[in-house]
Amino acid sequence: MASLPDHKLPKDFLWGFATAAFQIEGSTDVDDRGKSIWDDFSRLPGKTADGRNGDVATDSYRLWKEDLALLKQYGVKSYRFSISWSRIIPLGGRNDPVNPKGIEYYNGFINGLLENGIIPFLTLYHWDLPQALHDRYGGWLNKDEVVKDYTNYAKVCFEAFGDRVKHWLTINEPWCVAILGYGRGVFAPGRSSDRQRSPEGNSSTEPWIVGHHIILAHAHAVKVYREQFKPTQKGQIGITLNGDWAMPYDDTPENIDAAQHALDFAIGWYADSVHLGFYPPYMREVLGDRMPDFTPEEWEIVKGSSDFYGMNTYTTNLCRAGGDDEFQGNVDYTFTRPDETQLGPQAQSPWLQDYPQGFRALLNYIYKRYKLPILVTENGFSVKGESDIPIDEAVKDDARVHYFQGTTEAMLSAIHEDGVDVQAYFPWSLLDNFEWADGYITRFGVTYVDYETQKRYPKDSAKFLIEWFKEHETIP
Ligand code: NCW
Repeated sequence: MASLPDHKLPKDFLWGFATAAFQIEGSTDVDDRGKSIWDDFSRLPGKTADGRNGDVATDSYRLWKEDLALLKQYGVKSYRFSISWSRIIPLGGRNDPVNPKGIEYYNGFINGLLENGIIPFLTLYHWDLPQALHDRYGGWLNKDEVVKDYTNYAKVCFEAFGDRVKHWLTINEPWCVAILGYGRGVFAPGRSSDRQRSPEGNSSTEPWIVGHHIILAHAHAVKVYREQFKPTQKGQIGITLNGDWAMPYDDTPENIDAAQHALDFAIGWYADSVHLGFYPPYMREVLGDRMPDFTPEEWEIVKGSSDFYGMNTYTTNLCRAGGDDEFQGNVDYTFTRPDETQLGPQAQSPWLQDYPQGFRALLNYIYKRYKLPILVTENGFSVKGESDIPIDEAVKDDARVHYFQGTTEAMLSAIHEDGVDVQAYFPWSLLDNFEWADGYITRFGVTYVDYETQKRYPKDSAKFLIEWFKEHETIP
């Protein structure tokens, strides 16, 4: 993609790297932390690709000062990280005690960021539900309980940290929680209709119920923030959604429709509801009564419950009608074009190829449809085979540099040539880390982590991004 030397980033543009608590912290039994659903799940045989779990991860709970030094060295403006619910409330519930050690830990970290001039960007929920809530009442499946407990947890965090934290994300990627956790059963809590995978679960109903409850929990937390905290704390709050661009496989009308249907299931499910106040009609067409609905009073709370569009995006899918994968709206995904060429370079993650034009198209689609400022809260690339080569080769991560060259220029084009209001960009991730069901094999970091020594090594992609943001910064 051609570079645009004259184009700068808008004033006050935020950038920094992103992580999530369970993927980096380790120290799962330290300072009275309660268990999360990922603790035991990741310890079960066969649940992660390399049989390893999150007990140590990048050891960031202990090494947080090192991570902070890295962020400072990288010159970021902001850092996106998540809080572990079960460190704050070990048993999770509204009547369970708050853990002062959890509060103290994140206070120290937040203060450390601020002392170094780094703006905290805080995610409340990045997939690590307290295990006690799952055991007590079925976790995300139990609407009345989980909405109240999540809202209470959010409130505890606003009270504890909101004097200093002005950027809040309620939930990270609810699609993944619902579909991967309760549909395909590959993420905690691993429920699925596939009895080889899960002793219980119903993939035809549970994902849609869980998604519905997550939206409501998010919306209630936002309502509390806006009514009780925002007037004095003056922060912004919203949800962040995963979603990749969907391109018709060819220009037949059925495949043009298929691409829109894919977007309805992957993005519209959460984005139409939260930002526009309805569920995509195509979802109801496919799912019928299995798709829950909100009462008019609930829709009042849900509609408009995000101050911005939080976007996590990685790739583009070519979409063909006629599939039978209900989680994808009965649309087939492929990266192979009709002429047999690939969309772009393949990542380690099977679902990811490097195609920056799709990123620009998605930014345009989202801005036109939802008319909100866009914060790109995740974007990144897992280099194929990066765990199989020596460190000195892995840090020369040309494929990741290529990916970020493409996406940063695509973003700049979307801002300047297409008029899209993008206000933040957080590459995923600061560090290689525990990549959920992929264990530690798949690496997304701009910093290489040697898991034997926990030593961190900046990769070329970190250097590229640091330079790029320096070059494109608007002088205040
Ligand atoms: S797995 C995933 N990710 C990665 C993860 O590290 C991060 O925590 C997430 O926010 C990188 O960004 C997100 N996303 C799932 C993408 C869809 C995968 C579809 C798999 C089908 C079985």
